[in-house]
Amino acid sequence: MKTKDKGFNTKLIHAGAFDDEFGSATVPIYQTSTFRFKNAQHGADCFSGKSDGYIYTRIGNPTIRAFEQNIAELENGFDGIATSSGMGAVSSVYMALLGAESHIISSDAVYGPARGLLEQDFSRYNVEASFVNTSKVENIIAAIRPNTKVLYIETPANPTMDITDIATCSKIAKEHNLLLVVDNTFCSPYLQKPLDFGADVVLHSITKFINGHADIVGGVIVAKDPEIYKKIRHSMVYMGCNMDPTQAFMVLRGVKTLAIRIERAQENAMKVAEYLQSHPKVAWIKYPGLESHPQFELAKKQMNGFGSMMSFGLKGGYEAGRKLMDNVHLAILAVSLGGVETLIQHPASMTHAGVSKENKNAAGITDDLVRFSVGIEDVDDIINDLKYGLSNI
Ligand code: LCS
Repeated sequence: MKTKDKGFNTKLIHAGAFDDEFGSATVPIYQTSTFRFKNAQHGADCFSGKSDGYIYTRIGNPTIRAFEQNIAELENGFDGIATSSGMGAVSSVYMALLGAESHIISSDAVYGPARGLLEQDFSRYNVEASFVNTSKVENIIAAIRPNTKVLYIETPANPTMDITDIATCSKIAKEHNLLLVVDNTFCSPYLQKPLDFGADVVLHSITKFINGHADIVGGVIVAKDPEIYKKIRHSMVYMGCNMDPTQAFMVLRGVKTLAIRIERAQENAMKVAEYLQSHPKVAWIKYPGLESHPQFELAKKQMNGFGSMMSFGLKGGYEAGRKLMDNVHLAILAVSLGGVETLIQHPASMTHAGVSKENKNAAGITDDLVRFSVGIEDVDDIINDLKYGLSNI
């Protein structure tokens, strides 16, 4: 079904799906590594590009294509590239858009391994990287060098919840001939469409909101321009970080409920944030939906809702944070986020433990910071769980 002119909720269910000879209502799992050519000429045509037939699953597969086309429509992009993980998406983008002696500017609170890959690995190939608080535009402008090729932002950032102005970044990127890449994991296209604000590439860890059920790891990239799309697809295929057909089937199922999951989760999150804001043991809270968030106005401008991620600090600092982890029972003490279940974690000792203390401090990842991903359970149960946990500090 053609869905380009349809609404977002219709796209969630139908975009990318295709009819097969059995009339399957959902896209089946094409669990095959390779595809039979009809004859020698067909094989040659598939390789030369004269035929768009499938060749080999690392290069392309019908189940994976359905998901790639689904997400490309949701993000209003040219086409999608599905990857084995969110880091597969990040590394494919770095590999495609950076070269020897080039420079990238990135959010300082970017997901730990997305920073580590530049600092520890790409640096060995003379790729330079600057990490700045991109929520302040002047930091970006000050970091631009003659060899800067990419501006990479994560908004809201993980786990500081700092928000970066995508439209302003796009303007700066165009003025300086940079490509703007946005990690949209914390929002999903339901809440934010970076390409509509002028970004060139958007990527996701679909492990989070897009799949939404904490049962697979995966990633995806959507590019606006066909040439950039081709470059990134080449990197993904040659590095071999493709999605698997079963992963694609799972995420095609998960994405159908994206809108209703996010609606419920963010309704819960607002109530949880209000509860935490008034709790005497909570030192601070950052949730884009609270007026106390420094970029509340920007959140209203570029997001279609405030999402279900928040971070907060406890007056008792590091030790209080750890105590809370051990005294909640409904919230699962686990990394990852964006699923139907509420998750809690302590970045300083977990996801961002590999980031140096100096870099953590500079990025605002303080020792007292607790990250909370609100699920779709009954909100009273979530709040009672926090109430109990906080009473034990
Ligand atoms: N981008 C963001 C914003 C992320 O939060 C993550 C993973 C990734 C990329 C990488 O995706 P993956 O390869 O794991 O699918 N974030 C995690 C987190 O906050 N806790 O555990 C993983």
